[in-house]
Amino acid sequence: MSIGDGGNPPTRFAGENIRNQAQNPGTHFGKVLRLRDDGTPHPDNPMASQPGARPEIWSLGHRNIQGMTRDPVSGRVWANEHGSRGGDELNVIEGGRNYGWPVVTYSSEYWGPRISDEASRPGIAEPVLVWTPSKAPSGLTFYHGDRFPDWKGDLFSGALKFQQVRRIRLDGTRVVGEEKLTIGRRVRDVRQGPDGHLYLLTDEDDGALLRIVPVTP
Ligand SMILES: [Ca+2]
Repeated sequence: MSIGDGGNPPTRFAGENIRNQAQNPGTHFGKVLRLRDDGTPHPDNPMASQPGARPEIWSLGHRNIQGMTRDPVSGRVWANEHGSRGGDELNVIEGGRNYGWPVVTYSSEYWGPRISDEASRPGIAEPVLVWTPSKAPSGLTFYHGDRFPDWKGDLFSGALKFQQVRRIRLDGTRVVGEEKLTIGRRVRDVRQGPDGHLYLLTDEDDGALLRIVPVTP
């Protein structure tokens, strides 16, 4: 599971901008956690025996993950997260890694200035994909159904802005193509149904559940 960084300036925690907590292993802010099904931390977690660190932490340096999914074929866990202004990210989540927020980021403050002078740094996980301007990523899923043979193995990322779903074609952990599927509404979540169709949830007005079907049956 993921937990956000706690908010934007001027929100403070322990005497500083709360977003800095994403780099503090002593709190859950801005982290991915790995738990067992009884809610306890997995004993093999990377910081389980580190004094002062929360044993639940799997990875750190995240701003606001809105979609996370596991590729049923490779077993890799992928997540997309909101930057502030620009710098939304798609990442492969690996245990013990630091994903940078807020010290290494492509993002800017909503009022303009860069959040950090550093967009990348050795030892900090580089995003697989950066969205600037922000598309406000939401739900995330792999498609492995039979209804859309061309989409097999592709990653689908919802967007709250631009009223789209992005179809992301991958070669391993490398992005080799991105297609914008225009939906015309804010997309909150995207999933593959047991029938092999793609399903979307929108979040305007009363919200709607949309089923995406092939043009040719
Ligand atoms: Ca990052």
